[in-house]
Amino acid sequence: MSDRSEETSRGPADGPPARLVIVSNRVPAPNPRGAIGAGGLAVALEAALKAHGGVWFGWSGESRPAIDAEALRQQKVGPITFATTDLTKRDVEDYYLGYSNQALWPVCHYRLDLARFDDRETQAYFRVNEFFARKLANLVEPDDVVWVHDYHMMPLGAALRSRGIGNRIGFFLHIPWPPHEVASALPGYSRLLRSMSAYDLIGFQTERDAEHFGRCLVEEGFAVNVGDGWFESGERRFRIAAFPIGIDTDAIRIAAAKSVGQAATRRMLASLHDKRLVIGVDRLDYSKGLRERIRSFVTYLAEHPDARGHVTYLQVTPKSRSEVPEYRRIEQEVATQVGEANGACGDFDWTPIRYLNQNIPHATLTGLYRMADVGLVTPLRDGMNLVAKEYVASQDETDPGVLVLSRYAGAACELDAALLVNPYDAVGTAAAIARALDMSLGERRERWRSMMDVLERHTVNDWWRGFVDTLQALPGDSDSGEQVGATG
Ligand code: GDG
Repeated sequence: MSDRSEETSRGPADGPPARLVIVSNRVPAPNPRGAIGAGGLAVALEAALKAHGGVWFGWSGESRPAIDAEALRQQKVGPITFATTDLTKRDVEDYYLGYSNQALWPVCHYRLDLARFDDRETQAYFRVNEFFARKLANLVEPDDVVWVHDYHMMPLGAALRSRGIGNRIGFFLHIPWPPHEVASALPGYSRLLRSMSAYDLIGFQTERDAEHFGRCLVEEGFAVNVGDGWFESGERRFRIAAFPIGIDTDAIRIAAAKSVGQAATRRMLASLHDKRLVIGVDRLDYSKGLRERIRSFVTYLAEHPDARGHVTYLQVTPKSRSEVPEYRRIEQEVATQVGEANGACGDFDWTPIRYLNQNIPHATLTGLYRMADVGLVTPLRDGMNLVAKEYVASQDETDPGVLVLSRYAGAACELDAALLVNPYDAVGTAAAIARALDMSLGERRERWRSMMDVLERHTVNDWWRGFVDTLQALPGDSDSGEQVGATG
């Protein structure tokens, strides 16, 4: 695959930037007072739209029994027009909770054992993408650049093409893409893959994901790899490349330094009574490796009795997708595991694992990152993992903490100065926690500087600009490519 850094020239698209139309499954409620404050994806897309101006199109998050096929809610706040539609309850169940989160999400995270195969849900996924395309086609103007995000919306480009939309259309996948042997188990796999050649540019978090995807297309006979990230499918030519997502490094650094004096951070510090702090922050999701991580921490305590009473592990885990049975199950399992660990290892005056099953303000989070000696980021599989990057950006450069990072997070490709671990290996991860807590100041500073250089060189703004500039600079006009219609 080609390197994104060569691709940021504007080429033939020089001149006034085209209007940007960003499409994502969920569009946050417009907030006239400023930041959206939701998860990583929303914050990144908001950064792009604030700087560039444009439209943010997608689902409002609301559902009702029936929807007017033409209705679209539009609200302009500053440079951003929020354009949203509701969905029917049934579509939310089948398209969102069903195919997106119980087929695509587990398969893309290499969890075939958790994938649900339900033909009605597969059909709903393509049908809802057609529904979105119908509404979006009325909104798109001839010179707009359309940028579609994430696994809920993969066939949208093809659905737009079949409505005659010839604009530049790009797609970015925030989660991993597995090898063909795993991906090919997806229900509707051929139809999904074939629809992807409707895009002009397809972006992934890592070179590895981009390579897997390119090989899937070739193995299924849907495209020919003509080199340097270019693929051909019939008359169409499109590009596949890696665009690792970044964070707003400066904003996080400043927020973390500021939060040190704030009440929540001071309360936390006082409650620690000089104990060392290990932190984990993740949505409650089986891909994040929470059960394995708790096992690793318990192994660490078992192998280092001297650490008992002196190290506290804080796990912040907001609830997520609680309507999906597997998520309810892991919520119970993690709570039980934490209770058992505290019961078995704790003492009258020491709770080894503090567990918050709730959302806390992001500014508070940066303060907690900063006071933690170790950031424990050990997903079993993750597209990127922004928490790893936020932990590094929040550190005090004179006395930084150590990042213990799963080799299966996309972030490991860039943050190779972290202590990289196999999250399934409790003994190895426990050894990395011990090493992190014992590391000399000199080594901590060296490792932190090396990771911070990466985060300063490549921020969230570089990420979206890199993608949009590459998309705009692609040679030639797109055709309306009937051969890639999502219904094909
Ligand atoms: C997907 C991909 C990819 C977490 N707890 C709280 C809170 N957070 C924030 C974190 C971070 C974001 O949520 C989580 O981002 P991640 O990247 O770690 O994970 P996913 O949600 O799975 O994101 C992932 C990402 O998309 C972007 O492309 O990196 O691989 O799975 O920003 O700080 N924020 C607040 N309270 C919390 O309790 N306010």
